[in-house]
Amino acid sequence: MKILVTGGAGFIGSNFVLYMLQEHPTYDIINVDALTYAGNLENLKSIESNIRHTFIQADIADVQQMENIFAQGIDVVVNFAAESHVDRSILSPDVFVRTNVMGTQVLLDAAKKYQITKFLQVSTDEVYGSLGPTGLFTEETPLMPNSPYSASKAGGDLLVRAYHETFGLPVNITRCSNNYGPFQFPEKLIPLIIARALNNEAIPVYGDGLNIRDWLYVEDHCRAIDLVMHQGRSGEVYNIGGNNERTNIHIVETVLEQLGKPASLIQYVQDRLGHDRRYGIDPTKLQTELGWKPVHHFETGIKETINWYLNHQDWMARVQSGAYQDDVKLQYGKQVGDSDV
Ligand code: NAD
Ligand code: TDX
Repeated sequence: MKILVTGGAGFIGSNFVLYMLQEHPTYDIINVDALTYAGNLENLKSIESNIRHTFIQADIADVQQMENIFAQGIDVVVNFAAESHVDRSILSPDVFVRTNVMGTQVLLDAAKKYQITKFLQVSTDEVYGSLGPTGLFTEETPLMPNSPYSASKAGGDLLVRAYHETFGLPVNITRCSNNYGPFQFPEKLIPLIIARALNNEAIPVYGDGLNIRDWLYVEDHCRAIDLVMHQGRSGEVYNIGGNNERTNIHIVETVLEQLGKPASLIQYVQDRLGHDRRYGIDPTKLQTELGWKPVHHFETGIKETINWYLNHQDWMARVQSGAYQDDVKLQYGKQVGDSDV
């Protein structure tokens, strides 16, 4: 089986590539990533010489590049490639539409032309919008995205659905809650807290800090995608989440406490525009149909994650200094604009 993983140098994509190579000793992975500021080849160092993994720097919105890759023969596509940070989408929505909507459409066209056996779209619970104090997102919850990021993800999802309905393309869409774990870019809440706290810098908490996110360890997300890829019923959406809702302030206090840093580092700042109040996933369909359940509990998962960052301060330092992109310049001669970082 030859799997095309897009966005496999990012946070979840790189964890997925490592997971799949270990879990499926006969599979080959073609890993396609544009290496934006969020793509980091250092996440893939441990598989540098693994002949079952091929890395190609390419843009999913580039028709010719995708054509060349699909022509090599691909069985399954798992599309992680995306602009993924809500705050950036508020500043520059255009690149989100280009990658998350147009890039998805380019992949779908190639998948249709080359008759792949499954197209799995990695989406997010944010497409459902914001929850009130009660209730959970099910697969039937109407899409009501509130940020340019979530709107662009919803646009991609709708195209995936349409290619299934119109052309019979075998697809699945997964919608997962917030992930945490190794290799997450430190613009996202948990690695941001760790990075700033280690430097004794203030931790910005948006608004009143009482917004709620439903946290899942990244490996549990990867295991769910593996299951859906193999056993998901074509055309179906599967929500992924571990029933682990926490307020942001709880997350900040937990991480600071475990790092032995004072709560005085917490600094309440202006709220994010359009800030969704609460996300909560109902994972019943995935559990009952495919037998998935999370292995990692938050209490241990967050400790392991903090330890990972403490043990990989070189990784963090190279991300923060921008040095992680030097590999790209060396290997691909591509100019990665400093303004991207
Ligand atoms: P990330 O930003 O860490 O990684 C995204 C990767 O996509 C990067 O390596 C980047 O270089 C690549 N990329 C961006 N534009 C590209 C393009 N045009 N062509 C090819 N590659 C491109 O994101 P992540 O957190 O790993 O998220 C991966 C996917 O999972 C996204 O689709 C995101 O919407 C979804 N998701 C993320 C979370 C989360 O908590 N992080 C939760 C649910 C769903
Ligand atoms: O400095 C911060 N202070 C703060 O209070 C940052 C970066 C975030 N926050 C808040 C905003 C959110 O309520 O913390 C919460 C989590 O923020 P992010 O890490 O930016 O994640 P979120 O906006 O919830 O989106 C994430 O989960 C769903 C991913 O970035 C998305 O790609 C995914 O789809």
